[in-house]
Amino acid sequence: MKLIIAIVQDEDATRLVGKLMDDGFSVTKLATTGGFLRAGNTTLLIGVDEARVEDCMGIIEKICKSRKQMATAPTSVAGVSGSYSPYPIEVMVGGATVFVLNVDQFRKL
Ligand code: 2BA
Repeated sequence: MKLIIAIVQDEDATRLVGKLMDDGFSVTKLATTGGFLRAGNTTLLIGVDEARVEDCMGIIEKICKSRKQMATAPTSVAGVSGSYSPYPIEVMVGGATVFVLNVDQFRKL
């Protein structure tokens, strides 16, 4: 079994979860925050049999779109991090950032 961790944009999350569920995947949806933009995104945990990993990836790829986003980037001023540049920058966010992990054990207790 594999665990797919997919970080996606909030705008794509509802449609993606719906499609995954329709296709028989089990999904857990977490509200998360990106470290760079410090804006909300959505992380999905999807436990799948190895044979279905590519099906799942195909659905994620089809639904999750890349978008340009304007953001005030965090800067480091005089060695102090956590402040923000006054100038907005354009970054390309998503489709999806996906990790695929091996699962040692899967139990429902
Ligand atoms: P954020 O960390 O908020 O990053 C949002 C977008 O900002 C990134 O989109 C990227 O285009 C840009 N970006 C990030 N760090 C940057 C930097 N140091 N300099 C310039 N631009 C930067 P994505 O790469 O599509 O990432 C979307 C979200 O996926 C990230 O939100 C983060 O929550 C997650 N993510 C991406 N790579 C990750 C990783 N290696 N480990 C854990 N989470 C990751």
